[in-house]
Amino acid sequence: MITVWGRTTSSNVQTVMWALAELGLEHERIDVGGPFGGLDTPEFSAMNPNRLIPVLRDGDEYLWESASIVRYLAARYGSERFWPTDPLKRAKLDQWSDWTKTTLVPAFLTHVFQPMMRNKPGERDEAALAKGIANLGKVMRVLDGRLPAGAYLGGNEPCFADVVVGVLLYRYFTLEIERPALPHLEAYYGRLTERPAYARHVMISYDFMRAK
Ligand SMILES: N[C@@H](CCC(=O)N[C@@H](CS)C(=O)NCC(=O)O)C(=O)O
Repeated sequence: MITVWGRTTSSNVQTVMWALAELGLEHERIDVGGPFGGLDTPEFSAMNPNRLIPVLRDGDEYLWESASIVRYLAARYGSERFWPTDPLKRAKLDQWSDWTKTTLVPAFLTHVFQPMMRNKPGERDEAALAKGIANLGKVMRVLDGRLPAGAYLGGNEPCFADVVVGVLLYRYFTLEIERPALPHLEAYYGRLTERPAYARHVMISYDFMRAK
């Protein structure tokens, strides 16, 4: 049995939950993190020394880092379409997974989403935010420009990279910011929202994060 530790409102936990659902893997999930606490214990630290969620246990082994977990699940349980065996094909998808963690996460979560959640309108550093939003537009244009004609990053069916990239799009397209015209990305996001697994595990309100 696979066990996941992490609250459903964490985007990194959502990444793992969506992957499990796409792969049809039985699992249980334990609420920790955020209001549930539980990360600051020796037991949790033994599972993830960073004291962050998600953590996944498969058999006797523990894993952390959401994208690494998705790659593990894909390699172990995924079909050829979810985890291509050809090294070049896989690397071309994996670059989007790395790009998400190294480029998109800082551009979106660090410089736009989190400052907007942490500070009420009127109490934000508007200049820094405007700079962040402008940069984010450029980053999203890179993805928009490279989305293939097929429905998903690797073709007609979603693969591991769609999960890592796509999880952030719900917050991106529902946040009250100006977005450039991104026709391919909008269509791609639209397709994701039609997937029951995406609707269930990713399209979860983040209103609780807003400064009161
Ligand atoms: N790079 C890590 C980041 C993990 C992370 O930052 N997790 C956040 C939630 S999204 C966390 O544990 N925050 C503390 C908490 O929820 O209490 C990953 O992708 O798994």
